[in-house]
Amino acid sequence: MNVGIICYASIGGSGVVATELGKALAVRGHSVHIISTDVPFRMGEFQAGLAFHQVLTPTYPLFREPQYLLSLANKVVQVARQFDLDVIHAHYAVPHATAALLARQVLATSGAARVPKLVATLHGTDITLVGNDPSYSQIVAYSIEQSDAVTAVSDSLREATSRELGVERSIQVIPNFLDCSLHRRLDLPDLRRRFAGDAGTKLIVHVSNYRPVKRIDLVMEVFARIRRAMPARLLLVGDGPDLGVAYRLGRELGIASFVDVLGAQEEVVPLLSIADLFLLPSEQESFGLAALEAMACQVPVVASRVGGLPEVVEDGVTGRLLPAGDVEGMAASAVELLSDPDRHRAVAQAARRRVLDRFCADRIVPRYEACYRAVAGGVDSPSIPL
Ligand code: GMT
Repeated sequence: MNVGIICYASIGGSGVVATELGKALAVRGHSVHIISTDVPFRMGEFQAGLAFHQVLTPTYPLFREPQYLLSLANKVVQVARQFDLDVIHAHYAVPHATAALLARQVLATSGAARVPKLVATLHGTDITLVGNDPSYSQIVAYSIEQSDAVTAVSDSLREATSRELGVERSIQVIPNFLDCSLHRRLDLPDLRRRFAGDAGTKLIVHVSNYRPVKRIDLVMEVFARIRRAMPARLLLVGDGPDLGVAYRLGRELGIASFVDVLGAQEEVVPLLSIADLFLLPSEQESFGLAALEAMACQVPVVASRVGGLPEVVEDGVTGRLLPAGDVEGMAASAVELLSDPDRHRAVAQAARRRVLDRFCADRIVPRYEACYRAVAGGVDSPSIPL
């Protein structure tokens, strides 16, 4: 099939999933066209069957606001005409599904030979943090209702979409996935030594885009408590507006010298491969792709029991889930796990097994293909069980 994928290129789970899906679909013989403002950071090198189309939004002194919705819709029309797209897959309801609907309208009224079907995938921020804002909610709900098929990355997000936006249509849950052959623990003793120093020091990792929802303050508070109980160091991977909070709390809590701030990194697998524990105390997380990546590398996760995280992390089996904000509970769970090598090993192995059982590309990508085939054939998308 000819598939257009619209996604955000910036560092964030939705762009990663959209790009990995595009790459996997191209390997499976589809012709894939990624439409975004920049080359998505996980796109990698040239791959047959995969093309990138840049959305340029020119500025003009008269417009104080950038017209991204219009330039995106315009690009979708051009790509759909040029490459005879069967399906447009919009990752994010706002404004990607909306732009795709507008593009479809343009194609339909201009007598295009083919008007592509629209599949929208909801990732979370587009619903629980932005989409339900009264300034956007009517258009977000409309865009979801008017798409030919809608998927959500977790059951929790599917429910939140119906509840918070009053959307009544069916939404299929297709969880996020990884290339499990690439996301696996590597044996990197030298790298580990560089960050941990001696063998007795535990390495705690946090990877995110440092938005307020990630609660970096809690990452630091939990780490400070772990550090009081045992030798440990914290690796902070990624960048974003709240990274400054980490610096400030590092100083205030007296732990700055035990924290390595690595900034944005393209390659997270080597860093996860040297980690003993992954911390994700987010306030909200529709899925928690970063936790899944950690689990694939045999890193137990201590996280908050919010949103879709319980669908990823099995409490007591692949990590621990605590109420949001429970700093003491998260620290105690982390210390308990890190102090018991047998238990730690069992949880690390269970984490990898859970990823292999449920979240590898070869399990999930066919579900998107089935969804595309169903909408292209004009039938309701079949729900393929996990
Ligand atoms: O929160 C992020 O890291 C970015 C964000 C995004 O919109 O790209 O992530 C959302 O989508 C990811 C991929 O589906 C999910 O794994 C994240 O849980 C979700 N973030 C939130 O719900 C806060």
